[in-house]
Amino acid sequence: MDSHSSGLRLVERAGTFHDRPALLAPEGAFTFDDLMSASAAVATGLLAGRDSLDGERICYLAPPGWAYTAMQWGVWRAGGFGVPLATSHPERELAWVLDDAKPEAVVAHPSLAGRLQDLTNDRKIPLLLTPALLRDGPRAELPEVDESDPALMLYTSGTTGKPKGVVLTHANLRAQVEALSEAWGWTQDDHILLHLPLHHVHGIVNVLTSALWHGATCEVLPRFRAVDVWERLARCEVTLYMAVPTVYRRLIDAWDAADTDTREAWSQGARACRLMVSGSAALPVPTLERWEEITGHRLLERYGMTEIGMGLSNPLEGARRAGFVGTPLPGVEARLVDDDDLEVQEGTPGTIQVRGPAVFGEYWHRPDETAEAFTVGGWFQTGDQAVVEDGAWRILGRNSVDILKTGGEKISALEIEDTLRSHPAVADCAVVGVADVDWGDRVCAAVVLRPGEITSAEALRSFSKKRLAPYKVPKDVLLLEELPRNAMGKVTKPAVRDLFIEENDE
Ligand code: MLC
Ligand code: AMP
Repeated sequence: MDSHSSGLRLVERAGTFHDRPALLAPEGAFTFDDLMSASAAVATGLLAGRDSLDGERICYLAPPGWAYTAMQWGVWRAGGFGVPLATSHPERELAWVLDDAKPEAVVAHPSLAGRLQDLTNDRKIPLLLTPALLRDGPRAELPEVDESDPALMLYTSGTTGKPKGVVLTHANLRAQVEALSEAWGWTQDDHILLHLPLHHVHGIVNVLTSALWHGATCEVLPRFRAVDVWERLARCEVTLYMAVPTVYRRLIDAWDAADTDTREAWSQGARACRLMVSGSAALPVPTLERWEEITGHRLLERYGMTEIGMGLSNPLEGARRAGFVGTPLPGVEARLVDDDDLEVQEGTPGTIQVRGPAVFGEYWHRPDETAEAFTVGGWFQTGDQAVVEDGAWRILGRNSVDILKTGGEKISALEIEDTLRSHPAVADCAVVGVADVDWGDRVCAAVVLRPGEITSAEALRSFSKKRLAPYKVPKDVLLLEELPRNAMGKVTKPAVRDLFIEENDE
């Protein structure tokens, strides 16, 4: 029998859910007892005779599902600090995380281990495989874990080129889950569908961890395919669904393309849900309206960020205003300030600042950036602008033109520019986000070649693809003689954006 006393409420709670279904995963169906037992095996393997991992980082790479979850819990139960790696990332992005997080070990699912072999060899980091760690055997005594210990490092893009690690403690995760528990009325009887990537707060906290915290069931799809989601919904078992606006757009397109009987079955399945949530990027009002026509569900839009978890949410009961993200969640303090850091009145736009137990404490090994991110009184400066109108918050956009959101993925234009500039034929470039119905921001690059050099837009895209996560690769590349600049010689990004709009209008 495993000891359930771990200091972590999540684990203690799981110990009371026994044979309730926890995960319906591509690998099979698993109960909470299975999860307790498998994560104890993983923790035992990682400890290798020690009392605790004492906050050592463990990176893990697994497809969404059972092995991933057992790994995450095993790291936590061994006193480790989990660093999920992204299944979509090419070697260079994985290398960046390994070099920044400096894990004591990397754990990989056999199907993905090949990607890490050279990287871990070169860095002399042990590479462990999930089947070996999950194997049953004698269990070690597991450590008491303090809630103030780091639990999860999630990499996020900022205004400075490369992604940085957001350190979330167990207490942060608990506060994030408890806020959603109260606001969205989670119960043991919930059944949620998961196809979001598991290196972000949306998939990890709002969906997977929230479900397991409540003793609810999380049904994991190996990847997002609109038809698969509709078919699962049509079984009328799913009670909760959460996704990004791009996904709702895709689901609408698939519904539009289906025949009448299929549409009816799909819509009926969706109506069986008790709540459908959208977030991670602005939900276009036409998407909200069309979804309501198709399913009868008025999507609950909420606003969040890797550094804070969820901050603002429309209500579970009561009116959900189109184009608004509601009000601060329980436990979240939020305010709007002007450029002098002074709070603005309702009706006046300002920058969102957030404070509370869910907010992260630091960027990993970046004291300067951490200090810059917070202002007097411990407020975290999100960099997003909003306005409060009739008591509800409306997001207006970001302070920086260099932070883009594409399909719910946050990316830095500067990181993409740095990559393009490393191509020998590229003299200069400017990356912008162009408004797009499917992606939110469509990543577009204007490129000036060195004199006498020849290359194509497609060649530059494949160059980027080898080096960057697929969602960072510019969708459109325009080769120019020169970049638009202002009188000071600075590239004017709005003018660059206009070039792509003209291009699309032609
Ligand atoms: C994939 N592609 C993307 C992309 N995802 N391009 C831009 N933006 C994206 N987000 C690329 C693919 O690599 C491919 O490139 C081409 O686009 C078409 O791929 P696809 O097969 O159609 O894409 P798909 O794999 O279906 O992915 C689309 C998606 C996915 C929307 C399902 O991006 C997704 O799950 N997004 C959610 C991200 C998320 O969870 N964000 C939360 C962050 S946390 P090519 O060149 O091969 O054609 C956060 C806090 C909060 O924001 O508030 O929640
Ligand atoms: P990430 O860093 O990936 O956590 O992305 C967080 C960012 O996504 C926020 O700073 C916002 O810019 C954006 N975002 C999240 N939810 C919403 C929303 N509902 N509307 C508009 N933007 C959002």
